Amino acid sequence: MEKTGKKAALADAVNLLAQAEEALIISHVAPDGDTLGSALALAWVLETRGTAVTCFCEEEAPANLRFLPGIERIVHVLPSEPPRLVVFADCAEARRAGPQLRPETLRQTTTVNIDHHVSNSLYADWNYVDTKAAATGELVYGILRRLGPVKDERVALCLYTAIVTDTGRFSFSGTTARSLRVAAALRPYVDVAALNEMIYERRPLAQGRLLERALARLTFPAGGKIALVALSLADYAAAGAELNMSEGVINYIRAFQGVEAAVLLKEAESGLVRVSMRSNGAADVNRVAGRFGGGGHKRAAGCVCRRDLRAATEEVLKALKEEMDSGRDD
Ligand SMILES: [Mn+2]
Repeated sequence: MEKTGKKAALADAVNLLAQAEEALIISHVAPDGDTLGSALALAWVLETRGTAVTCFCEEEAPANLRFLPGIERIVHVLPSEPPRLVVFADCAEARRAGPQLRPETLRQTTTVNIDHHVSNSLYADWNYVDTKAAATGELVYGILRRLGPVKDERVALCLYTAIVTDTGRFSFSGTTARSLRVAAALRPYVDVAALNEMIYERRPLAQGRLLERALARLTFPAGGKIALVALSLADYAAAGAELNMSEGVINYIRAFQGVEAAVLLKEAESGLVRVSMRSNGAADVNRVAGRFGGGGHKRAAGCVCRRDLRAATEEVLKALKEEMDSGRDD
């Protein structure tokens, strides 16, 4: 089947999902609360309606998200015969599913892309992409709401987590009245204090040791307009930390006075560096990430550099400085 790359409306997404006898729901690599919460919320509701659902995420969930109801059902090996309907949750591109998913795998399937990234390439047959949503979880809520009241505590917990994490606890600029309205509708079914504690207040000690190393490496180039940390494999090993334990570092270092953009470089393996960027305002980090084949949002984006850590740091820093300078000319 040719992929048509159609823009889909909410009604299209609802119809496709409501009619599916079987579905594969895909979360992106380096999974976060939005991709996992959105996928699992969809899974719970579709399954209740009689759809046979498989959830796939190539990588393990971070420890602080393993409380999500249904997390144990996520498989890490792609089924050899994918179901007729394949749903991407929060994936800006199909390759965000990870290397197991090959384009030919999807030839016999109908694909649906539910997402909110500005860098979304409309890669599916049906693309329900709304870049005004602060989280894919908001869009999933809209879909599920059309199928009935959203009152199941498991579903509510998954969607609330998706929105809380992607909005930075309702603080990032993308947080809209809709984000808050969806959260308000879910609120009666969620113990928000318990949820907050599970996501944010049970950090492993190794994460503290990693933070210590991150702060020791923190620099403020571009006259203090950039906050930058590069963590090597040796840093993770010395802290006894996993790669995803540095997630909080970027939001910490962006918050210093005068900092306009923050960069965190993580050496995932020798010669492969994962880069996260945040902008506090004018700089469009989606554009910077795009120069390295990545993407995301204007104020939060990421990419992968196949370089050593030093070269990746220099190149990303240069590109970010250029973006910040060009922004001033506009
Ligand atoms: Mn998201």
